[in-house]
Amino acid sequence: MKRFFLFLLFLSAASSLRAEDGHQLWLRPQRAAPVKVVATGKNSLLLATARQELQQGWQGKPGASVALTLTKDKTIKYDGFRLGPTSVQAATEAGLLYGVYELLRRQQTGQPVQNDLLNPSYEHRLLNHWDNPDGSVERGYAGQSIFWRKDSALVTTSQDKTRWQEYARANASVGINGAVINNVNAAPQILSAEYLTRVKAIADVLRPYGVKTYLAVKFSSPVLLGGLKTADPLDPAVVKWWQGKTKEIYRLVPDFGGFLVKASSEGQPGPQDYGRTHADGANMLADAVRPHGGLVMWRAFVYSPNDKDRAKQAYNEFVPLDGKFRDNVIVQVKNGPIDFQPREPFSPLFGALKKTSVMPEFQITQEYLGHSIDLAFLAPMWEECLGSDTHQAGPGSTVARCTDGSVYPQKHTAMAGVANVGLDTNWTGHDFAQANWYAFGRLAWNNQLKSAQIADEWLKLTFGGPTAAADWNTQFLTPVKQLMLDSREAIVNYSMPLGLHHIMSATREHYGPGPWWAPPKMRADWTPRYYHQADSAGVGFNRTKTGSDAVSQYHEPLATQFNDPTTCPDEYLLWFHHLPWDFKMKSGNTLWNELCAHYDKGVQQVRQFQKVWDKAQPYVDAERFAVVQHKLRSQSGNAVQWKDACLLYFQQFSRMPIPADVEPPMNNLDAIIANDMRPRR
Ligand code: BDP
Repeated sequence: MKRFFLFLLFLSAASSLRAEDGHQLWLRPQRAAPVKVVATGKNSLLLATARQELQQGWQGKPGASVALTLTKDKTIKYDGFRLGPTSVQAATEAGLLYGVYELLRRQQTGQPVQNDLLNPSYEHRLLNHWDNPDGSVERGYAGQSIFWRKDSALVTTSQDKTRWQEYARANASVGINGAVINNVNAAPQILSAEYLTRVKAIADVLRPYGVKTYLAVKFSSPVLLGGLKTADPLDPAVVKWWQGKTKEIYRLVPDFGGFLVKASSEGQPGPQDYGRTHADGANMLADAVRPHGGLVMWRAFVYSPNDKDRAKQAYNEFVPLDGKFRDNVIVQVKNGPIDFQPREPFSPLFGALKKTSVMPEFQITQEYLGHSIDLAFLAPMWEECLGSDTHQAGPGSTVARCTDGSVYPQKHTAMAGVANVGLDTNWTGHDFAQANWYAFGRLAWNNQLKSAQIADEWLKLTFGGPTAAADWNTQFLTPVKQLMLDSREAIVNYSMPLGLHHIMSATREHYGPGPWWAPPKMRADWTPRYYHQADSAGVGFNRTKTGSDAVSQYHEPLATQFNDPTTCPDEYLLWFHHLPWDFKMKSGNTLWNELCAHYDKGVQQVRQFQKVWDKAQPYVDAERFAVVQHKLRSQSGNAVQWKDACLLYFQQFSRMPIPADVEPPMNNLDAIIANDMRPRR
């Protein structure tokens, strides 16, 4: 009997770490205490969701009564709320729902609740899904699309609906209130009557969680879908076509959010095809959605093959248009001036447009940061961008404040993240990539949050819980949190340190090194050599006043600081300067030795991550432990590839020895290049 009891005890201890496949994200079910919910107002969809969440997840005093109250309190902004231990007050029902999620999060992570006022930094907090109607996901590393499927677009199954509901819930739990459900490289058929039926089905499932549906549209849709001769935004027939199409959408989805547009960019059609400006194009669409309360998010991601410096173009095209956009247009700007690289300085468009609403776009999917193989916690990268001081209106004009309405009045404020979600059981391919979805939502809600707090919350919710071991905090939380916080810098170190950028492999879909890549007829600005400019004289892109003069797009004192290699921060050195290999760094090292040290450090950091994770084994369920361990092993190999490839490649120009304290290359450059050039499946 005693033995049997011990056996039961053993079983229950083991089950506290039962295998988890990651599908529950940070919303793992908790045993809830009974709770009474008293809500004002009618029992709307959102309130029903809020009530259900409380009843499923209440960790407070058993039998407590929680009051959800709508109020006209003027200190509450957008969907913000005031939180007490057993009360949520908000101006909107969505605000009540967000308050409920915050209350439950505080309970689970052991954070106190006083009388807190929590207002979102941005009115619109959106995911952009680069999902195609055939079910593929551009730059997706977590399986096929959750929204679209080859051949059966029009059949919505109960399985689809369950997925969408889980997805909407995850979004709402971190404050995300909008989703653009198709690729910015938009297929015109998304606006066909058949596809709009599916859009309506999706919107109906997202609505009870306060998530609005948006569509990315192709600018030439009036021609490709409507059979018109032109898509000229000033042509009356085109204007009429978009108005009709917009009405059709709103009939199906009355709370439709609006359009996202990638135009006159990377081969996509746009107003410039007709001699019109971005403002002409955006305004025509803005007028179409305005009567219905819709928005247009117009992307500033533009560059042409003829420009001498791609980094300058978005600024050059958009600054002259400042003040020319309708007030329901938001210009969507990628965090850096090039393209979601592991590290870029902030885009100079932040702080340059003063009479136009501007929103930051981040990439949650890890296109340039190791796909869903390498572990990269991206909150530090976004925090770095949001905290960058543009100096537009004096010190303290951070990117965060230049986009949330604090520096310039903006009619609308928003933040977008390119989603990393797919049909994989754990949603994001890598268990730790879930943290980036989570972090994006949290930062869009509060652009002052610190990465450490976000990592802390996420780890507690995703791996902790009431059954966690007594020493879980010291043995798991502390070291794994540090691993997360160091992970992005490790990737910068082993791939593109000191301001290097865009030197990844093109044949392997931007995974791994490729500084040599330059096929004969390829446009120069799509090849790494354009960016690193390595030659016997040195390395780096001269963007100083004697070069492309991109530095002058920044306000003082930044322009002067970036222009001088002795004052330019090391992180951006080769972004702004072409410097000799023996250039003396602030550390006293030569540039070459410093470069070697960074690549080596990145490799060592990943090895350290492996050790941290191995030690975490007793504190993680076996399934997630093994998957992450396996991925770290692959990442370790990738880091060595990056280091070996870049050092051996650049050494051809520097002709300097790899310092003795740097791990010598184990790969051969010719072999790496031959392997990289081999066409992939
Ligand atoms: C680039 C991606 C490409 C996207 C583009 C964009 O490689 O797939 O279409 O960004 O943002 O980084 O439009």
